[in-house]
Amino acid sequence: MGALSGQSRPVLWQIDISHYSEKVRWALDYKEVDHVRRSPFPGMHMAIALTLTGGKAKTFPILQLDGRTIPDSTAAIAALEEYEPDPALYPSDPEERRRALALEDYFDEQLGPHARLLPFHELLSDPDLFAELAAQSVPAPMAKRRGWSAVTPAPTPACAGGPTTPRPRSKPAPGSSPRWTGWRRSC
Ligand SMILES: N[C@@H](CCC(=O)N[C@@H](CS)C(=O)NCC(=O)O)C(=O)O
Repeated sequence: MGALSGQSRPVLWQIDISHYSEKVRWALDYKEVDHVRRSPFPGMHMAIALTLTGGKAKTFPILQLDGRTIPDSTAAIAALEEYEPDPALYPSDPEERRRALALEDYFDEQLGPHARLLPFHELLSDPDLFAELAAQSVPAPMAKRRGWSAVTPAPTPACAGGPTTPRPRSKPAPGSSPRWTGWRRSC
């Protein structure tokens, strides 16, 4: 039974809009593993990740499976492959398998953070659309509150893989673009 979950079924602690979470959702669905998905309130995921893993990880997704708590999408999929080998996700040929895992690593580490940053970069110049999308990530009563995203730490910078600065509160002047002053490699 997973810590904090009270569940005997596998539990996926996830962020709805995260492609790392989507990767594990795909694997669970492909293998038809009955499971529970938990999407904590945006901004809470780091504290929950640290609690679930005893301080070892601060990112989502985290998969709780067979009494184990597994942070990192790649490790989660490796564990799922053992837990439910059929249908297999990994090629059986050792060379093809090595190549598949290298590609997984490449897309996770090289392409993924940039692909994640692009939509957030675009959203920064459209605060209304940003607020509309962000409202989908909060409980319904909060989503009805107009402008909640202006006063709530946005879930997105932690997920965007890019900015360490807060997002702008207002639309940038025409011709200007938001300034990114740092990069979060861990995100
Ligand atoms: N290598 C990790 C990356 C996961 C990741 O970066 N998750 C983001 C959300 S999309 C996160 O939790 N970021 C919080 C942080 O870096 O502190 C994986 O494959 O699971």
